[in-house]
Amino acid sequence: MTVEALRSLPKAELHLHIEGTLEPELAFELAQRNGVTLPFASVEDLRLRYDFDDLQSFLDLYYACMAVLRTADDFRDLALAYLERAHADGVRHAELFFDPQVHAGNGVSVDAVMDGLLEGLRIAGERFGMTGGLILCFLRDLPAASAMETLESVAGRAGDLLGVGLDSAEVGHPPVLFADVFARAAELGLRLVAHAGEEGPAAYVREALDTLHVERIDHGIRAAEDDALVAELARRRVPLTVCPLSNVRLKAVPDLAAHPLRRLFDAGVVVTLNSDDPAYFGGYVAANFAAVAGEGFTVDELATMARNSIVASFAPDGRKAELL
Ligand code: ES4
Ligand code: ZN
Repeated sequence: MTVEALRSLPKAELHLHIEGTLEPELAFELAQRNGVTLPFASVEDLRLRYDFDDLQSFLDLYYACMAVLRTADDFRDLALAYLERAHADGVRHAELFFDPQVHAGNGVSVDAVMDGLLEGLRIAGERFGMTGGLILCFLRDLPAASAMETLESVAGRAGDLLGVGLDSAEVGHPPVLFADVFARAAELGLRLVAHAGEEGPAAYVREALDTLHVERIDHGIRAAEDDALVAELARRRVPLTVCPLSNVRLKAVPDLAAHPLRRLFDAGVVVTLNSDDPAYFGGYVAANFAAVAGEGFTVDELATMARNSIVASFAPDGRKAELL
């Protein structure tokens, strides 16, 4: 199957950190626009550092680059650049993760971040007919009190969010620490997702379901180590937002051939394919589909995963029906 054919499958992107779409060229452009000095000599020098040992080595670079994002216009431009690429890859609906606690650390308000991203989504709606929304992610390596404070700061505009998520360094930061934060988010009418089972154990996937009551699991690949959990994910139809190129680049798996996607798919789990931080991991969503196609998934199987993404999205039912 050609990449063109993979691009043409209508899909939703459900696991995408908007800050992870910051290409080196735009990073340097924004650095200049905002008078921020990046600790890299050039675009080429920055790209040479895209060689990661694990999640933390990536996060260090990712957080450093986020310092160039300062104004609502920056976030609009970032979102639009991503949405244009995603549209070319057949993405019709995109749910964007963002990390307000990092931006707050850079002196940028959550309102500026949300206003800019929402404007980008609005323009992409007009230009490309795309739909989508925002998922505010809490950093699990910061205290739960900081997450709760962040959540309360947006309580008055919860209607501008689809939901909340949980990201950053996983091991040693179990989901249960955020149970009160997620309960409060549910009270505000927000949908719930969490990263679990990326580097952390299968037990974190179960804990995210049982203590945070999330509807989807981001990554979730290490669930494959627990047969009973795999069966439960399939039975309850809990979607996993899998990011194959990310898993290879961050060495969560040794290579694509060893990726548990096949096992999860064959067990009947609702798996979707996503790009995570595409500027850093070597490709946008169609590249993830192409990588998986190279591992022996058939056209029908890839089309099933594209349909899964629409079913698993937080788009209104009418929009889902249009895309299915
Ligand atoms: C992330 Cl790949 C990944 N894992 C956890 N947190 C993240 N934030 C951005 N990318
Ligand atoms: Zn992620």
